[in-house]
Amino acid sequence: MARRIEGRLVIATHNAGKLWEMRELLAPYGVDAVSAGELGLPEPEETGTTFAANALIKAQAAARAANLPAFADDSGLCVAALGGAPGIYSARWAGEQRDFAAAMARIERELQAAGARQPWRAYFISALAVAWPDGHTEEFEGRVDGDLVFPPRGAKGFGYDPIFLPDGLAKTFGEMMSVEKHAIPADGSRALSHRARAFQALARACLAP
Ligand code: ITT
Repeated sequence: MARRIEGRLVIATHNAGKLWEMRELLAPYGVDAVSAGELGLPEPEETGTTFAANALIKAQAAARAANLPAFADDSGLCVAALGGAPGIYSARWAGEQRDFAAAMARIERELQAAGARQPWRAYFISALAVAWPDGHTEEFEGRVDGDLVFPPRGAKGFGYDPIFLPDGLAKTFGEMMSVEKHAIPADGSRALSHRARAFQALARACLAP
């Protein structure tokens, strides 16, 4: 039996785009969510070698520091022809300045240098972790597959959204309203984005009435 999320919850991210999505995902459940930034929590070093390990590091650090349950996401874009890069280094490819135009240009450059044939397949992955101050944890994962398109399309979303065209759709994540990207369908069918898919599993286990 998974443990239920009750009372106040820290959203352990320092990424404004993610925070927005995580707040929107939690909103229907009436969770009293406060961000790591609002609490002035430090950003832990992401020393894990997997998405799940890094999500746990972030959730556990925030749960300990705030003495509250904490919810973290570790996510990234994995490009098949680049052996899964940037993967867990997705944020780091954008450098200290968080320059995602440069990170997207690097992906295109490396695909061309590798002589990779199109379509350029890729997936986004999101590992979600919830940690409680007593050490209990819950973990969930979601993924969405698609093609990469250049030049980048659309100015909505964040990070690598403008180059990611999810399978079966004509718009990149950068061209979608946030609700299209991560809405949780009321009829129980599968959500679109990696983060929303992971959240569906989390909600079923830890939030459902
Ligand atoms: P926190 O660790 O504070 O949560 P971060 O930006 O460092 O923020 P990650 O280490 O998980 O987060 O890095 C994931 C990067 O992958 C993130 O910075 C985005 O650029 C990219 N990414 C993840 N989900 C994405 C999405 O839905 N759309 C576009 N890019 C995404």
